[in-house]
Amino acid sequence: MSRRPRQRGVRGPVVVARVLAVGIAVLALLAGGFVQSAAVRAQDASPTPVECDAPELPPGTPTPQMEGSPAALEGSPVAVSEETAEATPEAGTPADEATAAEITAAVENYVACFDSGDPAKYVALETENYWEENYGSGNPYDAVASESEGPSFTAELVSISNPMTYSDGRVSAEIEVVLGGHWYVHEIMYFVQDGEYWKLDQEVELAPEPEGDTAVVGVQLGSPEDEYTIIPNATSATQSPVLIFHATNAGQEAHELLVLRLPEGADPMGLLDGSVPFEQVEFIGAVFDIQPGGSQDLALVNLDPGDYTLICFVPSPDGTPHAALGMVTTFTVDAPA
Ligand SMILES: [Cu+2]
Repeated sequence: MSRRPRQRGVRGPVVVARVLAVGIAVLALLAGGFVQSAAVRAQDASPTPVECDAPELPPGTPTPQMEGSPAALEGSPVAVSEETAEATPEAGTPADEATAAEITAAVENYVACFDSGDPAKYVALETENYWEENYGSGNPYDAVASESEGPSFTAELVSISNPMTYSDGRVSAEIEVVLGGHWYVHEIMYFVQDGEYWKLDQEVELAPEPEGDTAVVGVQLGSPEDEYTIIPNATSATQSPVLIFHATNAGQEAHELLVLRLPEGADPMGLLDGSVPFEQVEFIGAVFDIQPGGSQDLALVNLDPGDYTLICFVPSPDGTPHAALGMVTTFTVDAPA
């Protein structure tokens, strides 16, 4: 659930996400009626809070070149195999009742550890395969360092369903979770048993489909005429429980769509020159690494009325962030009339 751009050899978003993340305040949990009713609806969600139970990480330190020093950020090679773990998992078998209960407990425990805000806890519940896929390093302390620099999200489980088992010993469940009160994520979590713990081995994102009145806004990233544009098909929407940005890449380079809440009246370009301090920026949600011709939905729930910044920080071939070349715009959520 690390919410980092996958490091498919594209270092820019990682670097900028790190830079962006520095100092972003812990997000307030804004569990509105929707999340609460959704939580009640969840069939398998535990009625009582689960306490995080994680093993200790073995002693260690981050890999020096990964530590986020300017030199490291600028270009030391990261050992990332380009297409490592995106292989399609095999079809599974529905879990029996006892196994389903174990899988549910594994999900709830991971989320409880994620929610503890201590990366050492949830990183200890991830496999080396997961670290490599998400952080480009098999060293857990690189994962801890990366997570420590990122925005700290609350995680609110909405549902756990479809527990499955696989011939290689892995298990999975489909989950819906709200991060930071707004970012609605739907994915399959795969776990591997390691001693007494089930560890997160892989995540596969699914299309988010939150329940509730939904506004859908198409967002075109790039165009044949101008690679560095973000063009929503509406500049505002009336507040509704669910807002989906359907992002489509019509350009030639990979793009991303980050949704941020800036202080009232702040110029988004201030994100690039430092005049808008990051601790005043709320990270709402994002979809990363959308390839040319591809599209992805970003589902946001319970947004307050106000202005939101849509922005892409992917670096162009010369290293300039797309935002500086024009990939930034404002979207307004209007209060209902
Ligand atoms: Cu871009």
